[in-house]
Amino acid sequence: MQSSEPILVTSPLLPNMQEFNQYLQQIWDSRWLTNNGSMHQKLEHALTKYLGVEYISLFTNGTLPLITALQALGLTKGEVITTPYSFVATTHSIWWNGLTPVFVDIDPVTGNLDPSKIESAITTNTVAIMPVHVYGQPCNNEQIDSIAKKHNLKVIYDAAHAFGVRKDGESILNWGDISTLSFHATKVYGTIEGGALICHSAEMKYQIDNLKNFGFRGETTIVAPGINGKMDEVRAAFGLLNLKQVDAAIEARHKVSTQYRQAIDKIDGLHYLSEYPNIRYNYGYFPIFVDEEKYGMSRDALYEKLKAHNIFGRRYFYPLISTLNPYKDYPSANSNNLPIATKMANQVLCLPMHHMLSNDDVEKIINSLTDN
Ligand code: T4K
Repeated sequence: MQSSEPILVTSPLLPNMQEFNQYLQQIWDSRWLTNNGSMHQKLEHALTKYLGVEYISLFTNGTLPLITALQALGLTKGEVITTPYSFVATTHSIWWNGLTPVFVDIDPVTGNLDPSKIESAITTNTVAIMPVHVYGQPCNNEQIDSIAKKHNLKVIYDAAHAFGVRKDGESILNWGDISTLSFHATKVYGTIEGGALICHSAEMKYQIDNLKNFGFRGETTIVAPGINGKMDEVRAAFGLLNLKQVDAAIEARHKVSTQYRQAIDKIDGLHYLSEYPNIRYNYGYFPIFVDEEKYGMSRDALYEKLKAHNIFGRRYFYPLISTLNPYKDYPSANSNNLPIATKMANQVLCLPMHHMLSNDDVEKIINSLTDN
C-alpha cells in the first residue's frame, strides 16, 4: 500500500491565480483573444529582454517553430543531420518538411550531437544540421558552426530544453541560424502549451510571423503555404506571469540538483552529467545513467523500483528516435552507427526535478536509490 502522494518527474510552473484572473479580465474586456494581441506583443518584448535575444516569435507549441524554421530557411529537399537522442518532435519536424533525417552519434559527456562525427555524414544532399541542447546542456556550437560554414549548411538548434541557458554570460539561443524553444507545461518555463522561434533579423522575424499565420502578408496576400502556429492571449498572459517567477523556480531546481549530485557521488554505478562553471543552467532535467554491473540493478529495474515507491522518473530519451517505426529503416538509424546514443538511451533515467520538490521528497528519492 502506498500512503504518500506520488512524486512526479515534473510539476508545472503555475502563475498566481489572482493575478491570472486580473489578466483574464483584461482579455475579456478587450475582446481580443488571439492573432498578435497585446498580451502576445508584451510577452515577445519581455522574452527578448529576459532571454537576451533580439528577435523572437511566439508559437502555440515547441514543434511548430521547428517545422517553420526549416521552411523559412528555404529547405525543401535534401538531408538534415540530427541527433537520435531527443524527443521525437525534433526528427518529426524534418519529416514534415519532406527532408530526410540523417542520424549522427552523440558525445557521451553532454549527450549532444558529436561534432567530430558530423563531417563523415555530410553528402552532396546535406542542407542543414539540427542539433539539440539536450537537457539544456549547450552543444559545441563553435565546432558545429564552423563545419556548417565550411559546407554551406544551415544550423537550427532545437533549444526546447534551453530556456534561459547562458554560456559565458551570453544566451545560447543566439547560436546558429535559428533556435527554437518549448513552453510546454512540463518545462522549466511554461505557457501550458507554447513555444518560440529565435532569429537574427527583422526580415526573418517578419517572414516567420507570416508563416505562423498561414502565410498571410496583409489581408489578401499569401506568401507561402504557412501553418497556424499562433499563441493566443490567455497563454501569453500565463507566460507573462510565469516570467516573474521563473528565476526562483530555477534556483529551487538548482538546490535539488546539488542535493542529488552530493548523494549520487557516493553511489557506485550511477553517474550524472558534468556541470561547467561558465554555464548558467536551468536544471530542467536531472538524468542519471545506470551502470548495471556496478550498481547491481538495471536501469529498468530501478525505474520500476522507484515506481513501487511512488516515485515516477522518466526514461527521457528512450527509446532512441532512430529505433522508432517511422525512422528505423533509414541507413543512419543502424545501431552500429549510434553506439553512444544507444548506450545512453539504455542507461538513462530522469529523476524527478522541479521547483515544488521538498527536502523530504528529495531525501525519499535518494534513499530509494541507495536501499538496494
Ligand atoms: N524538442 C525537444 C527536444 C523536446 O523535448 C520537445 C518536447 C519538443 C521539441 C516539442 O515541444 P512541444 O511541441 O511539446 O512544446 C513531454 C512534453 O509533452 C514534451 O513537451 C517534451 N518535449 C517531452 C520531453 O516531454 P511526456 O509525454 O513525457 O508528458 P507527460 O504527459 O507524460 O507528462 C510528464 C510528467 O509531467 C508526468 O509525470 C505528469 C507531469 N505533468 C504533465 C502535464 C502535461 C503535470 O504534472 N502536469 C501537466 O500538465 O512529454
